[in-house]
Amino acid sequence: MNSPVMQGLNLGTPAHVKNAKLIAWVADMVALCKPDSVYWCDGSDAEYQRLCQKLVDGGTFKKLDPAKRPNSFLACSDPSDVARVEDRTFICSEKKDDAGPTNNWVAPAEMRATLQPLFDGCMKGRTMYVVPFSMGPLGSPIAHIGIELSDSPYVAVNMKIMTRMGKAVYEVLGVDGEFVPCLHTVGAPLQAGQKDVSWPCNKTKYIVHYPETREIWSYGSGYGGNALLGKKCFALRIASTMGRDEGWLAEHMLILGVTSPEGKKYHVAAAFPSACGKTNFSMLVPPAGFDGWKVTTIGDDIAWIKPGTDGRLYAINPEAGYFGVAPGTNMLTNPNCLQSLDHDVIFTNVALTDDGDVWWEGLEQDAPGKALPAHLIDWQGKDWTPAIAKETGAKAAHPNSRFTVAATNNPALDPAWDDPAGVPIDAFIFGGRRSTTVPLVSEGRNWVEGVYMAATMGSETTAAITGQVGVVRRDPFAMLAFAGYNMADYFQHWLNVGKKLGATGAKLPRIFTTNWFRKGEDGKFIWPGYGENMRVLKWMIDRIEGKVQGNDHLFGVSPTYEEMNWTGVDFSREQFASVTSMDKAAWQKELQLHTELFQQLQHHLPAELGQTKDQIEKRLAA
Ligand code: SAT
Ligand code: MN
Repeated sequence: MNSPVMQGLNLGTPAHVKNAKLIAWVADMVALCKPDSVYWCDGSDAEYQRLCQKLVDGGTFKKLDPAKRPNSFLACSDPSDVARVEDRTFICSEKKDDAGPTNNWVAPAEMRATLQPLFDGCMKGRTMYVVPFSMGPLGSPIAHIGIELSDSPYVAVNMKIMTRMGKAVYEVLGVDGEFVPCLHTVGAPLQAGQKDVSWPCNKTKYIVHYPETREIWSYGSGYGGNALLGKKCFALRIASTMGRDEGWLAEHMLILGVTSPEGKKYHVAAAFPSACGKTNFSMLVPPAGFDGWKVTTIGDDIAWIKPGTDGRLYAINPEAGYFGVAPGTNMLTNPNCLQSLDHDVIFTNVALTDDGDVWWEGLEQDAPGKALPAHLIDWQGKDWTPAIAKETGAKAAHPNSRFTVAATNNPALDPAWDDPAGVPIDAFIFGGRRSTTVPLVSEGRNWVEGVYMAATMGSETTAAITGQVGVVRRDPFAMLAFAGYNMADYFQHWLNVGKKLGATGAKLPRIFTTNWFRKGEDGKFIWPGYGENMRVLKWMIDRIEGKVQGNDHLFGVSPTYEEMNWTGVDFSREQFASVTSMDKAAWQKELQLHTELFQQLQHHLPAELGQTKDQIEKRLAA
């Protein structure tokens, strides 16, 4: 056996690492990947600074002007490695049926045979970083530990921001604690003397999950959810299967707190597809007409939700930072976010200004007449000027360019964001991106109808995934790319959770669906969105409090014009009608698409969902 010791490589396992399974796994992976050295991350600030400096020296990072953007860096990726690769993402359960028709499936043995030669020697010439992290507050009963082995120092520093990363994890892990092994390589071994590139990656990519053994193997990409394995791979795909087995939910949801002027606090968890404004909604600033209302952020992307002993659902944010979309972020769309980005940020694929700061499309739109910068270096290292942009349409920042920043930078951070007990959820929101058909907001009349709404959600695709942008696809629960098991079983799991909680007599969270993205005939968004979404949030709270009746229609209950607070905004009855209207012909087509989805998922589809569709069809025909 080609053991690390036989290769003459000392693993250098620190004395505080006592977990036998971990030590053996690292030894095995070192033998397989053959890195030049192994580095055990301790998560300290000094280490973070050292690794950032190493990234600067290697050309991956550019240090930004320390006066304008203290302790911040810009990384620009290879142009071929800019987003999640869904067609290269695999759920390798023993049975194909357990992955279901919406996931790419390969039998585990076959996938292991494919990956073995790819991983063999994949870290040659590089350092393997051992990155210990906790998803959720360290030591909390709802948290879970992962260990990522990666040959990317970019991954190590991002994981420091995005998770609770460091030495303390080993104390929680002890000698025999459980962890999710996450192996990651950029897939670019270096021959002796070969000079590295600033963003190593490989054309061949595999993002592989083995749900039964709770393992993640990622090959060939250094970007976002492909490489920061605590995020979509662990906290959604692996965790959703844990949740199915253990009776809880791992969801693609932001979590926010909303406090009324009287001091009453509500908690909302909201699912939107990637790059549809989850970060903005989670940091919402209430507009004019909402004096005394306050919105606070618990999380911006992922929620782990568990039933409490009181029959309510409690949510935690398993992450510790935000990996958010930069373009479009400005003082009008998301002032809290922009302020979060003042210092200690890693930017990826935004543009560099001539004075050592960053820029992205939309940053100029917070003040009327604010000029575009005269010159920039775009995310691909090319000159950019407004004239070039006008002529070629070239974007200075990639549409999926991102910032990585600690939650603690957020001025709107909820005091309970780190509470191991989580926050009790009053309402779920499921929001698609649809230019037509789906109303601004609608409430399910009961849990099953709410689950139906979430299950049949459609959305126009965004730049967060590679492939065509703007195509409508069904994205159930905004989990199409993230459910680690059969989608129809996932629907059943949601129905089961509702049934079980309902039986305790506790009040179930209300379920709403929203669509901020209806467009007018001029092709422009009708609803102003951003902070104005508070108006919809307030109507939801009024529903919870039983203060408004709404308007019953074929797809749930929507507000009347009078039930909404319009103070401080000019939004006419006609405009409201155009974002809430239900077009009969459009809905006939929409229901055909629901039918297609249900046919695809037919094998395990819960009967309740088919029955709910029948009722909607009846209402439509009436
Ligand atoms: O998966 S990423 O973390 O790269 C971003 C997203 O799709 O939400
Ligand atoms: Mn996301």
